[in-house]
Amino acid sequence: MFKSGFIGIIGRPNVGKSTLLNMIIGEEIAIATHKPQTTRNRIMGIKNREDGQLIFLDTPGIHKPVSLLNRHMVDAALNAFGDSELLLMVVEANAGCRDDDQLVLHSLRDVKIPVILVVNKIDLVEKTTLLPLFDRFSTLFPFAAIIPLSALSGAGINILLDEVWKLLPEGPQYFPEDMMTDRSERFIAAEIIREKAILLTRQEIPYAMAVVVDAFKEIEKNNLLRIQASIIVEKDSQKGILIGRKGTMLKRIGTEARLSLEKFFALRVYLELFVKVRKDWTNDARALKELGYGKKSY
Ligand SMILES: Nc1nc2c(ncn2[C@@H]2O[C@H](COP(=O)(O)OP(=O)(O)OP(=O)(O)O)[C@@H](O)[C@H]2O)c(=O)[nH]1
Ligand SMILES: [Mg+2]
Repeated sequence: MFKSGFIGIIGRPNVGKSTLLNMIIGEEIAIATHKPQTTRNRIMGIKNREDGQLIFLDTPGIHKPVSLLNRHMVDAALNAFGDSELLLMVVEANAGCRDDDQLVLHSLRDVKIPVILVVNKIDLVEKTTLLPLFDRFSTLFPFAAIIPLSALSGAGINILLDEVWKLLPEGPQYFPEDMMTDRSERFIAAEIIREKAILLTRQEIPYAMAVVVDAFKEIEKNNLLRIQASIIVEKDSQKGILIGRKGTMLKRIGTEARLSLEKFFALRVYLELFVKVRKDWTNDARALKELGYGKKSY
């Protein structure tokens, strides 16, 4: 029997949703960092197997929105519910049940499709701590299954995939076999640059940045990819920090991003980075839309 369907990966920020998507697909299509609120859009990852096509939707972490950007992120996550046949609610084995987990559970109150609880990061805890946690979450929602795993090491992933397959309906192959994601190479390039910038900056800067790819051109005869991109920030002071003294910070971001881009695209990359200010863009509906955080870009 061939089965297929859409599986929304949901949960509060930083629980490992994007890491899980990457481990399932076997490629780094979604950026993942130790800082919460890394993912800002919905990102599709397609897993083909002989008996099915599992189409996963990574989503931003559900949290209490402060800015318009936050609002977009939470909407993008909630919007994925309606397009899914099955949901994976990801929680952290080492964190118990947090307030934002409760927020996620609250958003599930009218959901009619099955929900699997994925207890991630089991590499960080003693096995004996798992059962009480399963019990706690079972009292809060009627999960179709509870799967402990480590998205980082891959332990338990195959058990999850079999369980997902079991719960999916019979269906066709929706996407061609060689398609891995719905996101463009430009999108992934911008995300890789944003990831490196997040990892190298502190405090509010990671949350104040957007990355736009201005030019993306493969020069085939040289095996070279030319990328021009801008990091957009909210304030002049943030621009100063991102550029750094004598440009050192921007140079570091550029070097790290180039190495990752070269690995992902398997090409030599020539990367040019700029920093621009767009005042208070995280609360400006028009700017958000232009930067890829509008309704159409959930
Ligand atoms: N030890 C351990 N760390 C993990 C595991 N899975 C994810 N992480 C780490 O948890 C952090 C958050 O991972 P992400 O995949 O970015 O989490 P997310 O849920 O997508 O976060 P948002 O996009 O911010 O909502 C990263 O530092 C990951 O390396 C795991 O199984 N074990
Ligand atoms: Mg993520």
